[in-house]
Amino acid sequence: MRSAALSIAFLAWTAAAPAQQAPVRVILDTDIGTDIDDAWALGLAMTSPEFELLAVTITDGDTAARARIACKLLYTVDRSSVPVAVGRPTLPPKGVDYQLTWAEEFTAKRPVSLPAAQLIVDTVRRFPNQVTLVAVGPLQNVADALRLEPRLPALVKRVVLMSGSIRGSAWNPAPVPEWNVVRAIADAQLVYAAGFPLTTVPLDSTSYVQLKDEERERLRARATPLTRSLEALYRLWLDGPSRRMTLHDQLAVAERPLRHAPPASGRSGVHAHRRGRRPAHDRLFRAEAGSVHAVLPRRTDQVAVSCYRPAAWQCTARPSARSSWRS
Ligand SMILES: [Ca+2]
Repeated sequence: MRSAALSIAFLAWTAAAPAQQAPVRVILDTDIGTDIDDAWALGLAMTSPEFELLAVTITDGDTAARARIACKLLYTVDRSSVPVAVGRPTLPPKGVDYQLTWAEEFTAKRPVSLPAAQLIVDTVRRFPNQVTLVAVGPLQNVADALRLEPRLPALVKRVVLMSGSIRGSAWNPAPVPEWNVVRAIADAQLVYAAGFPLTTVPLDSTSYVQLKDEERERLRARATPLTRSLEALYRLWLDGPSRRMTLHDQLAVAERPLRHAPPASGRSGVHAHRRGRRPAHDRLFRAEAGSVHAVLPRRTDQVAVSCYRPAAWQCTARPSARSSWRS
């Protein structure tokens, strides 16, 4: 799966041919600056002809410092017109985010004065039922946008999250507390319960997608301003020679709307089917449960997928303040 999924991300990124369909209008909500995949996900969102990137909103931790990375990346690819908005700051995660140093003195493009949640609401109101909100960090901004505009679920086209751990992953046969949920449990609960047309791309899928050395080298060898920037950020993120990027957030960005209706089969109102003809889609199932969808690996069989029912989707906080998804 890893190579195929990488193919979709990078082929979309580097595609010479124009997109055959109208670009998808996207807001990217990101905690860029901690893990490395956010920067690469932004690279995909801002350069692929399949997307019209309307705004970038910054969530979690030192949001102002994170925003400078997004501003600098957009500036690097001559996309300074895309607004970047800062979300409310929260206690930064433990550890040093060395990527922040890459942009700490950058001032050529600055965030807008609007808070992130307000920019999300304003943008969705400007393009009702046209905006796909892709959130690849903890969900403070999406939750705050909901608090500002409770009708948001009816105004967005869809919401795509990198979020959760449902049945297990490449690293663990059981669900584990997932970072984007753990960091903002109450906000995640609010978002999942809001009734968004929502797709989540959980650890179940993303953990299988890791960057191979030859793939990193292929991108680095392009030596464009963007690939040079991503390589610089990658080196700041690396803490050992054996570390490899897992493409969690890129997979959420590369997730796309269904281009045909799901089949009327399935059990207990839940449908699972393979998507499209693209290599990555051939390896993914989509499960549907009420308004919540999950992109799961192919190895998850239909019986397993059909276990999910709307009432079974819940975000639970454990006494240890850790959380997990349970079915
Ligand atoms: Ca992220």
